[in-house]
Amino acid sequence: SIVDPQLKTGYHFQPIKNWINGNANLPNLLSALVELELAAPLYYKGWYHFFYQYNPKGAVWGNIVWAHSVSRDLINWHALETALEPSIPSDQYGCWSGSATILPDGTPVIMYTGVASPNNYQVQNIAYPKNASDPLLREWVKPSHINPIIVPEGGINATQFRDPTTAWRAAGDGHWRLLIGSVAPTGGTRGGTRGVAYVYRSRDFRRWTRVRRPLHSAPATGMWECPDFYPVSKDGRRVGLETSVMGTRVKHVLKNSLDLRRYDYYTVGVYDRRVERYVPDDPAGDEGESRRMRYDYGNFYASKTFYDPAKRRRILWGWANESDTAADDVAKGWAGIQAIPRTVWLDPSGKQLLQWPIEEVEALRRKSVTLKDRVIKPGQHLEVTGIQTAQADVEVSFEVSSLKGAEPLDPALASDAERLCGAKGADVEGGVGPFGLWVLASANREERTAVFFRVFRAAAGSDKPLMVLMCTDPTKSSLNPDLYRPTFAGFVDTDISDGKISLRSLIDRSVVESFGAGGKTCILSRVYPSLAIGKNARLYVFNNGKAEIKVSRLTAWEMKKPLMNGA
Ligand code: DQQ
Repeated sequence: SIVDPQLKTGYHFQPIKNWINGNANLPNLLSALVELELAAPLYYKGWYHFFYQYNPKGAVWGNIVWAHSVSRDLINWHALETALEPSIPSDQYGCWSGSATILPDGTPVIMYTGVASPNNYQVQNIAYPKNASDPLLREWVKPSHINPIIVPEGGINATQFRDPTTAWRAAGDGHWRLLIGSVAPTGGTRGGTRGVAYVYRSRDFRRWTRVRRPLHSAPATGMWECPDFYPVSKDGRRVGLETSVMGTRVKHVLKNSLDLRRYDYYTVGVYDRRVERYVPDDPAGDEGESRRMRYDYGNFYASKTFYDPAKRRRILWGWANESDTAADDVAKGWAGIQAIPRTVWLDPSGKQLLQWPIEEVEALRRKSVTLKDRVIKPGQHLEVTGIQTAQADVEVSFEVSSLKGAEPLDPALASDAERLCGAKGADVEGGVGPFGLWVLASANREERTAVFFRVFRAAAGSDKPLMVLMCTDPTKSSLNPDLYRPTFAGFVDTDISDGKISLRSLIDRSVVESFGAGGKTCILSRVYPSLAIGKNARLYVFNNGKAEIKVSRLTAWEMKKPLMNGA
């Protein structure tokens, strides 16, 4: 297939590709990089630091080091030298994920997983800044007399033991705690499937002891990669909390990345530091696939949060890999981007999180168009013209004229948003909806990615009379046949009885990142149009339902490209 350079994202974080200096004849592209995924974000002396898992030798996973970029605003990025690469016996086969913690004296430390043997023996190592007065934290040291800091002992599965979290400290006893993701050992050859997060405690950040019982575990979830554990304020305000805050005014969030399913799921619950246990408020949230809440119902994995003291917020940052072929990745010379950083806080209901793109992204907004009070009749669509929309930010408020025609929800599909949306895609006429946006659409719309809502009447006896489904349907996103194009979907826990619902989509050439109902449900999708590229990409509002829809307001902005690691 033809890989068009205009599919490279403009304002989503991405490293610059490598290229060979001084010899223009060499095939640069093949020397370029990147399996990208989050290792650790951090704020220090006025700079945001982003460390990420990176392959300096190619656009596939392997040779993993910690690359390092810094920013003043989480939008414009400068690439620095590699922060960590294999150099000691306990990381000679890879410097895998980890986290940074700011110690009470203000110094950051990194705890990361080192792969210490060719058969994947995993340990945790520590690294310190060589010069803590350097706000850019360019150089890191790994004292060999203290590393590894934590080794798998006591029957832990040594090949599934990784990704230490940011540590927190309880005021009462002064002990540090952190989590390490794993899977419960079963003794069998097939390995366990109960995902676990072990707690380790330390007084001095050097000697760590495991608490016998894990903080939490859940059946049939497999290895818990990149666990994350943090407090959120119960009062429903957007303000974030430093990782060590606890007490009656907070809830805790536990997030795990499921290697088996490749999504990030979380529960909201209560942390009891005396027994080092976490109990989710809704135990069902750990159970079946369909009961698990996800940060994002699309392509979003290995995310981490960090507390940003500059703006008193908690920021969630996730990784989105490619959904083209590995051969295309090699030809493009890059693979993997980061989602837009999101502010994350607890919904006033206390049941779920809300997410919204950090406000800094709005500084990239340029030329805009606004539509007001435009009615879209059943089966109709409306083009949004006057700006380029390959790289855009769109906010829209919809109003449904009547909810009476909402179709009944098939009970067999009621618990499976993804299958429901697969069966009732963007072109399947419904009662109320599907209505939403066609983004990255070609002139005659033979290519288009649909982001939409559909309203269902719930079965008698359910707690809510209406159910709202949000989907991203990429099945028509490209004429290129060699693409993975799953339909993504999640229910939106919103009260639509007044007919109102909002949608925001961040469109960026080969990514569509959408936020339903003010950030209740989020879906990131990677698409690779063959026609709807650059100036040829169009934007529409569509309504394939029987009920009339009003666009109360729609604003679309062209987005400027920020500084992106020198690209
Ligand atoms: N990838 C890292 C691991 C982590 C996984 C290695 C997440 O540390 O568990 O590159 O995708």
